[in-house]
Amino acid sequence: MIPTITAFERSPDRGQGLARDMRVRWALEEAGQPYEIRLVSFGAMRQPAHLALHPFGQIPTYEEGDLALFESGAIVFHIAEQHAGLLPHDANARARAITWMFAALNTVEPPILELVTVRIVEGDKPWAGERLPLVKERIRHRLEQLSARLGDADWLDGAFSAGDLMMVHALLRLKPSGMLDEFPALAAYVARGEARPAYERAFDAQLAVFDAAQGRGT
Ligand SMILES: N[C@@H](CCC(=O)N[C@@H](CS)C(=O)NCC(=O)O)C(=O)O
Repeated sequence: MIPTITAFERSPDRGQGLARDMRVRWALEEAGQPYEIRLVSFGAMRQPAHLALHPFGQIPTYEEGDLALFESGAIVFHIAEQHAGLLPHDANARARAITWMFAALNTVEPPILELVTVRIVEGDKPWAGERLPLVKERIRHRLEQLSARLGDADWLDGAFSAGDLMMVHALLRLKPSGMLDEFPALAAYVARGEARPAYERAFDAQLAVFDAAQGRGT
């Protein structure tokens, strides 16, 4: 059964691939699985039909027969469990790869998201100027630790896994800030992720959606 995932009708990042449907597209491409996309507007995301799929009114969602999932981490994990290519067979290596998925989502991504909050959502607040350096320090601390663990390896634990997929995508959000370049090993790690053919296919597919919306003027 071909799954259907939801994505923004018009991505706020203008096709930079930062929206979380990108993770799901990437995972499906790594697994060599076809998928369909249902585009949703911000209005439609607040409607009961979408809220029945995603209680928080967000994207991505994943529908496959009777199964409906939300949360990019859970979706990527499901894909990785169903298909070869994203999680090692060895039980311990598999558990470690899953640990990296959680680390990406729970430990590395939260301070990175704070940067978006302080810059964009709270950018006009009187405290934003004081808060920004604190947030950046927290990010740097995490990046130092991550970089130390990665060392000169290509991937976090042996072969590329869903843990790397989630980590690379979480780190990508830092690219425009230039902070990633302070950590050359991590910048190279992200570049390796972006160079994967599966990443490129997923990126092109989400960019095509944005370009088409631009063309329509929607
Ligand atoms: N933890 C969720 C976060 C989902 C999320 O924040 N989605 C964003 C797009 S990347 C969204 O739908 N934003 C619109 C909104 O929250 O109204 C996941 O990983 O799937």
